[in-house]
Amino acid sequence: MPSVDAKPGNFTFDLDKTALIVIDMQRDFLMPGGFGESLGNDVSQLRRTIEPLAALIAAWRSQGLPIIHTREGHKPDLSDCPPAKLNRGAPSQRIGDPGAFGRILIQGEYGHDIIDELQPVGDEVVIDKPGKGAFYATDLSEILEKSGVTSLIVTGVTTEVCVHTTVREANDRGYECLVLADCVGSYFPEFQQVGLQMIAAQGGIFGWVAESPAVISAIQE
Ligand code: TIU
Repeated sequence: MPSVDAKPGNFTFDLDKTALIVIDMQRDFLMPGGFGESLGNDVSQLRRTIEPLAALIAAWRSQGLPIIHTREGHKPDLSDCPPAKLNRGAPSQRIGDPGAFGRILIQGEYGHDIIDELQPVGDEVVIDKPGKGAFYATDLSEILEKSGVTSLIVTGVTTEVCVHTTVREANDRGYECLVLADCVGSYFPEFQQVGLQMIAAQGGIFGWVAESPAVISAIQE
């Protein structure tokens, strides 16, 4: 079985029971002028994940292993967006407002979709989620159970928001999670650092942390 040098110790996984999850690599979060930037954020902090993630996805795909992409967003009528989420944060542009890439975080809009570099291919699953976590109000649990997946390699943005929420949800559901430091990004460098420490602390309270080249070598051995 592949084994990866990780914190707090080696992460060993069965290729038949492991999925790569790519969280919210959407134009609205990553492109200048999008929703993320309207919240006052520096998108370059997220964009450094694109290159390592593209290499990891290519390697994972070449082994025929499952990839699950997620997108955070809402129906055009906003019926799945609680007022607390809509009204909070005072961004210059709110969810559903017209933005540089269509209505912000609305399903079907250009900005809601995944960046060109990391577009899903073939039968890769795309989970549309209204919350930060990928399990809440989605069929992710059923999809994983049906395919016998018990371990997740977790990537995407942002580290302390949608990645953390998903890892915490997965942890409570019994999944082993390996988070890849170079393939997750936060708008805030200090949150990136502490967010990763919080996962692996206390003997791996939520999971493991490693770097993507270690996973690429492990699956190619
Ligand atoms: N704002 C922020 O850091 N993140 C989000 O709103 N969503 C995700 O993390 N995907």
